[in-house]
Amino acid sequence: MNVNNRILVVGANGQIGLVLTAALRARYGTDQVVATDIRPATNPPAGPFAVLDVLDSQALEQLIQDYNINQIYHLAAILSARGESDPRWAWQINMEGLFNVLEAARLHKLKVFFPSSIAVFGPSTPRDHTPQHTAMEPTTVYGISKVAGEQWCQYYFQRYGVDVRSVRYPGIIGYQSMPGGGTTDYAVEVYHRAVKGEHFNCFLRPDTRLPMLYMDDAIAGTLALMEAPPEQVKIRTSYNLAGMSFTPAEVVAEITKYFPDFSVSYQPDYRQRIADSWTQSIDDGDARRDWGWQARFDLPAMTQDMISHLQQYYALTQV
Ligand code: AKB
Repeated sequence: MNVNNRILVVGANGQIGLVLTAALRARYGTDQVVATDIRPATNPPAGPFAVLDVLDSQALEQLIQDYNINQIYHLAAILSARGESDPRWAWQINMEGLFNVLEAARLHKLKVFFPSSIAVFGPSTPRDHTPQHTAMEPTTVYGISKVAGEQWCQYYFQRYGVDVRSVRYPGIIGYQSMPGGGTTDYAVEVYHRAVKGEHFNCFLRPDTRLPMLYMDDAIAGTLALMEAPPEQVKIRTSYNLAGMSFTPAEVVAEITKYFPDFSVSYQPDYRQRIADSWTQSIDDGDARRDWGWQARFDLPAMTQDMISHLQQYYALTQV
């Protein structure tokens, strides 16, 4: 392995993990990036892979030694909606997993990426243009674990000098992978249903506005933060990131420009309460100033790109 970037991705088969692992391999070389997850992928991409339960600190330690790892992207987590079905289990995975990674980083002087989320915000947070530094009183166990996680990241940086960097992802939308267990997941499914010509039943109300980000921007921003010179990384909890904000009705209106017969119904469930507790739009001025963050995709550009990729995908899978 090349000495500069020897990367371990924890949670590599998840929605972001799959795309980020591919991007890291394209950038640094396939063999430089070791993908890990609790179980193997159905169609595993080429490159090193190991099964890893993030709660198993010894297995993590062994992989770091075996591959001489110097960076970890720690993506394994239980998201907002799934976490509510078993809060203590979600807390254990999210917090113990992070501790194992931070401890390994302290011992081996590793650089770490930790994904936080807009789920750190709660009903007491200003809902529009939510500032970087603001009230964070989340109502989900996922949100609580991300607030605590951000603080622990900053603690390890301040106390032990661990170079840990983080962004607060909004809902992430991409054609490459499917999300699971989140409140913003509807915004991926809606595109799949439209392209397949199927009816879409939305689990949120049509007027529920949430911050969202296209996958390509999320990956570009993550890599930009991780490659920024350390003196530019002034926030060691987690950076706000913004792309776009929209409601289910707005994304459906955009999709209907391509599929005029797209049929949609709304049946809000327990995820509505989670969405209602989050903010609607994000102020990402600090990320822009400190390390040059800038999203490229708005709702129309994302819709065009999603539809064209998904049309190609479903055309190929029908052959
Ligand atoms: C979720 O909906 O739980 C995630 C998130 C916003 O972190 N997509």
